[in-house]
Amino acid sequence: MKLILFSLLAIAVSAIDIPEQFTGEQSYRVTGIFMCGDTPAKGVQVKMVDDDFGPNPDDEMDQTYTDDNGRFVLSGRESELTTIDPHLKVYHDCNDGLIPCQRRWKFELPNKYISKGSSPTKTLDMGVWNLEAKMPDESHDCLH
Ligand SMILES: [Ca+2]
Ligand SMILES: [Ca+2]
Repeated sequence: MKLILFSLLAIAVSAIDIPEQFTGEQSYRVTGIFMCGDTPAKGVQVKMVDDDFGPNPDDEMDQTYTDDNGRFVLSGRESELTTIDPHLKVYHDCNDGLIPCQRRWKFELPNKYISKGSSPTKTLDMGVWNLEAKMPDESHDCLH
């Protein structure tokens, strides 16, 4: 009976898709396009960060501004003892009227695009996003 239970447990554990874990130097590349309605959102500040636990400030991995077509490419690296927690932050004024500071969007980026080592071998293509949409957890941010 014990043996059967153990075998069942072993099967159950192996069925769980355990994501690859990383240590040391890791890198990430992400690209995408932001629009404001039907106009490319150019000059929008985007940042890729490693979201650290606790009171640690996020580690910036790369930052840039969208080009004339609203397109951005971020590529960066970070060294951690455990798997990094990549996030994308976007600071924009789409449909923000006279409200001071910028609307902040934040995306959690999937771990499956993390590359081992200092140069990314994969790229997450986020596709096209219309910044007119309202994110449930968006905030206004003045210091970024
Ligand atoms: Ca970090
Ligand atoms: Ca504003």
